[in-house]
Amino acid sequence: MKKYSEIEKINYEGPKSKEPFAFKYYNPDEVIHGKKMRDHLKFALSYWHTLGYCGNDMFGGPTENKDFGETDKMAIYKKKADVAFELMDKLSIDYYCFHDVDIAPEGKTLKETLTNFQEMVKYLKTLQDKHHKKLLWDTANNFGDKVFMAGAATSPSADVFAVAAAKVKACIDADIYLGGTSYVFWGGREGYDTLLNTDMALENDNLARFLKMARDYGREKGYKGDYLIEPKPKEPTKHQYDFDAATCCNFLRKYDLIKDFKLNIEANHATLAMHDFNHELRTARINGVFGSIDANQGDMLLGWDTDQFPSNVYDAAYCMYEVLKEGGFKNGGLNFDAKTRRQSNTMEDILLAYITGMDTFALGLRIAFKMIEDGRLEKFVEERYASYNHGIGKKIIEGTTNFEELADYAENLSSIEVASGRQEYLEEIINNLMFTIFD
Ligand code: XLS
Ligand code: NI
Ligand code: NI
Repeated sequence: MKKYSEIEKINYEGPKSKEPFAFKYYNPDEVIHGKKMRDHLKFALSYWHTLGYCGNDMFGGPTENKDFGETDKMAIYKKKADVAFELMDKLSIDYYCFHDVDIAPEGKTLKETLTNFQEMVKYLKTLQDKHHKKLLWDTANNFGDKVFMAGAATSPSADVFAVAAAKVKACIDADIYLGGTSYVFWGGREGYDTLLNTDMALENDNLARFLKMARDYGREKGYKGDYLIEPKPKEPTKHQYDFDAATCCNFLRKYDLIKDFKLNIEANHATLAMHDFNHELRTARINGVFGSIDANQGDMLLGWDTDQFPSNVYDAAYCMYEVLKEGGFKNGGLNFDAKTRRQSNTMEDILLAYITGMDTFALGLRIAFKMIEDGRLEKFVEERYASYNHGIGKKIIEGTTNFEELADYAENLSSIEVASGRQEYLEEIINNLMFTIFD
């Protein structure tokens, strides 16, 4: 196998290629339905997993080093940035995402930390311009430092609330400066471990207060992108307030924020909440809050956020079906919130992991178009609900009936038929579409 340094660019070689460092299904500039694959998929590199994570787990330290030969703190972070853009070039990835702490070293004080951050933001801007890359979103890491042990916006300490605000403010400034199109709020430690010490009502109210101030600050400064909440049911806290898409919608409606916030749906968070990935995407869509996607995959036998690179083509196809039905990404994209396994500890593995994830979603895109073009699935669903197109069903939809009329109607029915749901037949259609796509 080639070494990382010997690999200039990952090229598309097609499904028959045996070259490990080539795309089999992702052909970035191929036009499908009037749009290049790269614009349909809007892949983003996640800075934290790719340039930060070194293989640590609960039982062991790093299995790789990402200082890239540097020793000075600032030099390490500049080198990380160089490598990030080099990777994006090699992989034809157009976007990236980061937390504040991913891109710059933390100082001894908040002020020093923010100064380092701002210096690195400027450095990223020069790299963006040089490499023609864009920021998809950034976010504040308001969960790692010990001051956030009881949450950030939901901390019992008002001082911590203020620290969290300072960090989000700096990240919104950076987002504007770098031309990002989304800003993400993942709850971090916004949740609780026991109600014995928790004022849940106050914590929820404070979270809403925090989001409102963030929204107002960004809009005043001219930020035009989306604000996104990323649902997750648990981890690090036992119960995260942004449990799932439906819980987030309830929160946003309660606090009158539904017009200002959308959702960033992560595959592994969906399954932690005992939902399918596409259930979460559909829930976001039908509530008008679909924003962006954290593309990864969990291990169904493990109960935590394993953040694996996606390789499940069914899930990717169902995901891209939702994206296409939504009319494609607008300010969002597909961020690989995914890391290589602890034993996959080389730079070559990073390339191979992204290739797998990108090819998986390229297949997903191609299959999703097939699902729509083929039309059998949509026709089936349409016909399944045909009773609402006429007669009493039409009246229900139009709101021109009531319980008296419905009761009268029901009592006079001579027979009631509910047609078969035909799940197995529909699953066979998916297999049929998937395994003949290159004929
Ligand atoms: C953690 C989250 C996190 C967010 C960004 O589980 O997925 O990585 O995407 O803070
Ligand atoms: Ni995520
Ligand atoms: Ni996650």
